[in-house]
Amino acid sequence: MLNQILEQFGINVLNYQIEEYGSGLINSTWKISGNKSYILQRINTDVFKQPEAIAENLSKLQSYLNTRYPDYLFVAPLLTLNGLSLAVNKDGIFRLFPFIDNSTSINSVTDYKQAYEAAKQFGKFTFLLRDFNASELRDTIPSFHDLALRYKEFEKACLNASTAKLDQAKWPISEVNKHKDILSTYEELKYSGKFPVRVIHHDAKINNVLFDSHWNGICLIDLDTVMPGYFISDVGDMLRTYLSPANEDEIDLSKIVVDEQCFDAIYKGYLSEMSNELTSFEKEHFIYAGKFMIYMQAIRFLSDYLNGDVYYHTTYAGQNLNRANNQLTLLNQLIKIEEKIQLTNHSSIKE
Ligand code: ADP
Ligand code: GN1
Ligand code: MG
Repeated sequence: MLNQILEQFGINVLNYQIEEYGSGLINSTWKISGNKSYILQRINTDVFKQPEAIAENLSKLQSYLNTRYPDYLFVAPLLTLNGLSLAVNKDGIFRLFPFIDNSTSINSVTDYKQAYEAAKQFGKFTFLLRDFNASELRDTIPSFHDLALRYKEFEKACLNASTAKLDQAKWPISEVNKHKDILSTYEELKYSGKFPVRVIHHDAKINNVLFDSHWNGICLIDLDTVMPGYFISDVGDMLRTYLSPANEDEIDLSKIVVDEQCFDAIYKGYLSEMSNELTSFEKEHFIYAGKFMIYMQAIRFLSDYLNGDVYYHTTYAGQNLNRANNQLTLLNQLIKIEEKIQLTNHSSIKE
């Protein structure tokens, strides 16, 4: 199935080894190893309904960054022999990236340097694009991080779910209701217009950064969701996926703990690039960003469980429910030490 696609890029599969790769929940990824190595991806078109919007965004960003910052490593898709960045056949829509040699990615943080460096990479990306007109980018997934919409979808999922599922999900549903203040704050923020619209990655998970062998950040990957947005999306996803040594798939909830020193590393890493660019209002919402993204991710996993696992890739029944429980535990842990973080570390942060 992949032969035909690789041929479009002038690659003869006989000279390469192909293996499934990565741990993403949406697209399918393969590593193509040979003289040169590549990453091949099939775009999940149920999620990205207009793949050409991704291609268009990446091409605009590539030409902007290559002109202004030629040393910046922007991992853009390679072109087919016909000069296209998307290769299509009956099996789907694919694109190919150069494999960044001597790079590694991780699924959870084991060293504060990883958190600092990853946060720096995301900060640098938004910083370098500060003068790029974000409205030139298309929304590759409309209303992607609109918490109000996600909450409505969750309410709908509750209405349509079986009694058995609602019963299994009693605790997470009550937790989502308990933390509705996070939604009200979001609605106020959205209508206040106080957050500048920036170029935001929108999937700042730890495994979307490539590192070298000394845990220096090399570059960002997984750029499908780069679109206009608020800084809380990226900072929030960093807090969500770096703060706890246990990741979103951990089922032993006692392992979910929030590490304050890790918070410090994320804050310093992001601000090492964005300090002069973020407004003081944004800085004041640094911890809120974490609550916002963890809450939204819990709602998204829980809705998917109630809807019958139609969105996220799962490997066992009930995984999305476990992920929702995990995220709500993380949220409670963050809230528990929120005040302490504000007092001891970062006087500019308040809520
Ligand atoms: P997904 O949408 O499935 O998360 P990613 O683009 O994040 O897909 O790729 C999945 C994994 O493949 C990454 O976590 C990383 O380990 C690896 N990867 C992706 N792109 C590259 C690249 N250009 N060079 C090296 N490794 C890569
Ligand atoms: C998905 O594709 P992947 O695995 O990097 C999802 C993110 C979620 C994440 C949770 C397009 O990211 O929004 O935060 O799973 N991407 C999309 O792990 O929905
Ligand atoms: Mg990824």
